[in-house]
Amino acid sequence: MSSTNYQLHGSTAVITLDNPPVNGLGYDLRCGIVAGIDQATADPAVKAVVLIGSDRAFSGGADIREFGSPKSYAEPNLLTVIRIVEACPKPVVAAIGGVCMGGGLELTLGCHFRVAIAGASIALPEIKLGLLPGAGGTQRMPRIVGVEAALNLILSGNPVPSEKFKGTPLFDEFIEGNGGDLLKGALAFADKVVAEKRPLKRIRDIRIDYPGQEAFFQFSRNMVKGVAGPFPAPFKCIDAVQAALTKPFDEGMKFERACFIELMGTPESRALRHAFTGERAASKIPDVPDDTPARKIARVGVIGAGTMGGGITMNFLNAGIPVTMLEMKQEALDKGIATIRKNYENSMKKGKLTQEKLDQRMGMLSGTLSYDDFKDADLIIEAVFEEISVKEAVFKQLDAIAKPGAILASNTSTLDVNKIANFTKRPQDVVGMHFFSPANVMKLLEVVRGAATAKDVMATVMQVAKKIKKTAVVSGVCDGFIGNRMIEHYGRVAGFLLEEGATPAQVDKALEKWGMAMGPFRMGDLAGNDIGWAIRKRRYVEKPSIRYAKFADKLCEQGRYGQKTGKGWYLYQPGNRKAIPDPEVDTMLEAYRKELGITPRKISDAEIVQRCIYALVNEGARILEEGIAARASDIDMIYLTGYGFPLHRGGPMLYADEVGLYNVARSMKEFAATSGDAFWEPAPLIAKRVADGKSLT
Ligand code: T1G
Repeated sequence: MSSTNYQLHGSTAVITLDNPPVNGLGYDLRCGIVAGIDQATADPAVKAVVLIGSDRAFSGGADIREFGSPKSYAEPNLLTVIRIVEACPKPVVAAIGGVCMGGGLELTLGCHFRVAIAGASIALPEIKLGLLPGAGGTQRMPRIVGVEAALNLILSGNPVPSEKFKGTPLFDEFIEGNGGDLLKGALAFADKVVAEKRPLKRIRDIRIDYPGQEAFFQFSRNMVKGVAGPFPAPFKCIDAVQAALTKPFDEGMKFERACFIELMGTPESRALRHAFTGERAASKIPDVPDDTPARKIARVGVIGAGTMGGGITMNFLNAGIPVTMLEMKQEALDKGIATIRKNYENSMKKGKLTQEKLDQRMGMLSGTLSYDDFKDADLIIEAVFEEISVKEAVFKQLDAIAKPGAILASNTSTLDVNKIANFTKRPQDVVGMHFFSPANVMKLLEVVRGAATAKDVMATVMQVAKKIKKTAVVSGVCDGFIGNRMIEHYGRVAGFLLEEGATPAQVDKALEKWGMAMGPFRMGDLAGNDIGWAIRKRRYVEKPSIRYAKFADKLCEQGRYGQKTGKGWYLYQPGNRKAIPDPEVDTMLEAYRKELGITPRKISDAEIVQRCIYALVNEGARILEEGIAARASDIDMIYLTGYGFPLHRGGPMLYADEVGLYNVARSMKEFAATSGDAFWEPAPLIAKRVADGKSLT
């Protein structure tokens, strides 16, 4: 059971927080702190108390694993713990090292004194969860570091090194001597406090004044208006900090509590908390223990120096891992390397990269025309043409030259990884690593696990993903894996909406207004409509039962591939990505509807959003019940980090829960009845969850 350790050092009681990995302030730990304070108070031999954490963390704040469970509110809740600490008749010193954030930092503000070592990370990150500091942070922080510094910390949510607060009233002492030994320094400080009979400092008693506060807070509200987007938390943070100035402490605390509870109940905060826990959950593979030893990845090989190969290469160079990049022709290789250098030079011009870093990264990049140069590579990723025969040739060559234990990865976006693995004699070393373009920018990495892929290969790839700062989500093998399999139906439904009367611009605008980064038709023009066309032609043969609107094919037959051909669903001026609605497309659409005998009807934005987003939900539920995805939040992480799904809606699966799965299922049945498309029958998983009164996430 996690809790605290209580130990006497002379006349000082040391209460060590002990709830790995980051001393999340869960119920047991909260009880342990109160018990320690009570024990210290009752013991006449104890003259002072030190609260300390581990090297890694004083505390990472409220225990996110308890979020939403009754335990997170159970008394003693964090407010009660802090009140008990603050009311302690003996001096309580917080010894701050490592991570000290959220409720952890608020706990230190309830202590009478605080000492810190360099390199500790101080933050009030609640805003990133759609919340505000709910254990007194909005009331105590302004009293101890001043209104502006407190508001900056609360609105940014970003960690600040403890050195920045050196010499401010936040820390009564900065432990540098004693070799930075925090406990020793804290004990020496506690002895000093006792010896000097220092009065106990309670931050709640500090009166703050801020002349012209009205204007300052109005300015702050205007500033956040431009960046808050759909999130209410920034405005509540400002209101709560302003209350620290305009209300007595206890009333300010009540106001903060009311704001916190209100934010906890918002869909936006639920979405952010879902994304936070979902990102961490995605890194866990149910049947691969966390301690599975990973293979060493010291050298990487990338096949293909085009857009994808170059972007993939940059991820590893940025993480300090040397890469050998292979192409078939010197000209293509030179172009690929030059493009990488250009990219880094642009970053340098923007002040995001130093010349030294640029040289260091380019120094880790070598080019080759020969597979033989991959013989020392620990991980080889191919990003060649999306054609199974090309993959076959590549993997047969890799099988012949790669060293035993090398991981062979395909960047395929839809092809069968099991088939690819079976081109080699080492299917256990083959895995899919599906990057999203631009590969050095997009956070998502779909890790496609073949039937034979070894567990340590999966553990290794997940570890590599973290090192190259990707959000890795494991997918099983199916056509399109998770993201593209779902987007296929989203695009299919969008095509039918055009047949029924909508225009490309109306569909795109409706979805972009709802929050999608880019509507399906603008996205098609960006990626290239010929890519979708090739996939549909394959599907017409492989899955003739799936119905598609044929208008997209007509567009492609006229070479309207999108930005790369100057026109697609929209028109594009040379060198300009701005999508201009094209009357020619509207005329083509009208003729096409006539051909089909369809009388166009007015379609509402709401129907456009429902049909496109519920298409993602229904296919996502099928992916879940087939075990292609391990959990609903994995599917949401894919859409949040790879497909421009709005963060404040938490992903298609969470969104379905927000709407109410019962309502979503009813709409699906209506679509099934009106369209006659079997796709719209609610997935069995949805039907079951609705019958059981359960949600998807
Ligand atoms: N509670 C419990 N576990 C936590 C945790 C937390 N607060 N934060 C992280 N973990 C786990 C995480 O799940 C992972 O577990 C491991 O720690 C390492 O995390 C009232 C209500 C602390 C800077 O928002 O920012 O306080 O997967 O991989 O890169 O006002 O985690 O290993 O089993 O991220 O070293 C406010 C969120 C809560 C902090 C560490 N606190 N966490 O980063 O490791 S709200 C936060 C982080 C609050 C009060 C309100 C980071 C980190 P596992 P990691 P890291």
